[in-house]
Amino acid sequence: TQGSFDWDNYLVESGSIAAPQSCFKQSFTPPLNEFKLNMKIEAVDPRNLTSICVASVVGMIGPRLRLRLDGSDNKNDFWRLVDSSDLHLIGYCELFGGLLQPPLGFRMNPSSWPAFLQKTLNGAEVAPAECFKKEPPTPKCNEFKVGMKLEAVDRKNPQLICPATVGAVNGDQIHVTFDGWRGAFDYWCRYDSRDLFPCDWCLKSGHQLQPPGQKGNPQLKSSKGKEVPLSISLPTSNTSGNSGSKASPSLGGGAGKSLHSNSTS
Ligand code: MLY
Repeated sequence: TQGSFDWDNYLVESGSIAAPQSCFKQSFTPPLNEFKLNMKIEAVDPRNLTSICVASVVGMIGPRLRLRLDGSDNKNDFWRLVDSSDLHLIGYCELFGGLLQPPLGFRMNPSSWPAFLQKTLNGAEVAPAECFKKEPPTPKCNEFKVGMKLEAVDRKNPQLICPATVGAVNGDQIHVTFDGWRGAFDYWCRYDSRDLFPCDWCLKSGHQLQPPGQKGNPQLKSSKGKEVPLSISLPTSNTSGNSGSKASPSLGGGAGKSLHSNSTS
């Protein structure tokens, strides 16, 4: 499921190093996913971090779960690792004296919440305790250095994990830049974010890894910070035969036929 992307070659070709395992809040061996589709759990509402809600597993890729809060719409799905501390057994909230909350954006009248909650849990398949894996420890400090390579969740397309480079470091924060893509997908996050993985995490976990984009490697940016056009788009018709434009030996996998028509969709 890794596709043809090979970190070993890529690191050599780009003259870069992989961020070491010790940088990451990820277990050395990716956790086993024992959840099944439609199982119910309790989860921290990503839009309202003080409330815990009922969630259903609506998808999975490797050790990652696609979750939907019951009573919410299908536009606010989110992804969590099976060893995320945001996930709990059904009954967890009650055990600790809390109350399960309607999700932010509960579709129905708030007064219908107690009845909705009862109905949604009635006869539901509840994820058993074995499914929930222990959260890995947090590295003591930010060990990332500018230029280190990693795999990172594309937060605008959070089902995707992509080759990335540390673009900057500032205290506990790192700037994640996506190889072969312009800045639109970049983000700052804490060094211990669960959206960051060591190189080959996808390979080890059975998750797909996206190939780098085709916008040229960040290292080929000119000193003024402008990207150097790496290749001229090839004509879409082949009447002119080989246009003679050379696809440069690509760091970004980029002997691309043309520039992507849309880098932000
Ligand atoms: N809708 C976009 C997806 C871009 C994904 C970019 N990530 C991988 C950094 C497209 O199809 O171009």
